[in-house]
Amino acid sequence: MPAKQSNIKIDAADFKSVARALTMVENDLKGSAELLKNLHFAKNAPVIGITGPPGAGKSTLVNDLLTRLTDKGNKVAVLAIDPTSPFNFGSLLGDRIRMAQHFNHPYVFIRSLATRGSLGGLSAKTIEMTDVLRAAGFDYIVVETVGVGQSEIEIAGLADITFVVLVPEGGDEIQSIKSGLMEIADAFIVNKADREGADIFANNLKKMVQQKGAEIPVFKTIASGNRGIDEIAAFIASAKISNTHKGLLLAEKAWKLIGQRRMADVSKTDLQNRINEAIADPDFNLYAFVEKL
Ligand SMILES: Nc1nc2c(ncn2[C@@H]2O[C@H](COP(=O)(O)OP(=O)(O)O)[C@@H](O)[C@H]2O)c(=O)[nH]1
Ligand SMILES: [Mg+2]
Repeated sequence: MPAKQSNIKIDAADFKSVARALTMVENDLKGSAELLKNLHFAKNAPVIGITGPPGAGKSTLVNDLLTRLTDKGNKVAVLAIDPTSPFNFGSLLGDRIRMAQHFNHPYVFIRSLATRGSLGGLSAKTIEMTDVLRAAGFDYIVVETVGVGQSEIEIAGLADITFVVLVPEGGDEIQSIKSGLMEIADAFIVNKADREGADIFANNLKKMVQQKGAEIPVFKTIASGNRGIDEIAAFIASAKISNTHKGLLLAEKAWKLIGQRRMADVSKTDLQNRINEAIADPDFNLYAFVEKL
């Protein structure tokens, strides 16, 4: 449904309008603040977060999922974020190939970006761009992020449903799963289930989840073979998005956006120039320097 967004039209039925709005927001072009302030969310489209290590099969999974969702007549937007390669378009190209099946699908809008700014983290831009997609009237928004550092924790602040994708690496590796993942995952996906040791890995993961008293399902998939995807689609369809959860997510979003604003006039180049000058003083002290700013 075309929503009235100030005087800028953003409509899932018109991908050009969506692309234009995203570019505006991504680059802080004139009018983007106004655009964001006037976003109107006609429907409450769930944001599905898919996170996990590079090469786990996230893009392949997204491709499979797109088939399931669009088969039911849903319009889906995908935001594929790869902060591991800010200067390398290789992985973005990879996403494109992996999701190629859907590139010309009239119901699928795909945007790849390498986040700038915080290393491995989701930038406030990601939040804003996701909101543009929500306002455009898509039925589902899928956000793929590489799980490095903080980003997999932060995806939970952005997504209504978070999938953590893991690959079998041998039974004992399970212990190395960061405990933080347990808090953010609404479901685990053990992909590459065609690999040896996948069953042991998935069972160990299930045991670990049970020991912590958590109720997080563990799905097994072979994304490259389109296997196990129906269960994921069913989980999405039945997921309940609670309102208390929402408050927490919105607070998390607000915190990021405020952070971005406060930092807006801080330039790293400028900082470096000033520091280059200041360190000529043998008594240079970084803490005193920062305090003076
Ligand atoms: N053996 C196997 N390979 C897979 C599976 N799913 C994805 N792959 C392959 O793993 C590689 C990385 O996949 P990709 O979707 O780009 O991973 P991403 O970095 O997590 O997005 C590709 O070569 C895929 O074809 C799977 O279930 N089994
Ligand atoms: Mg990918």
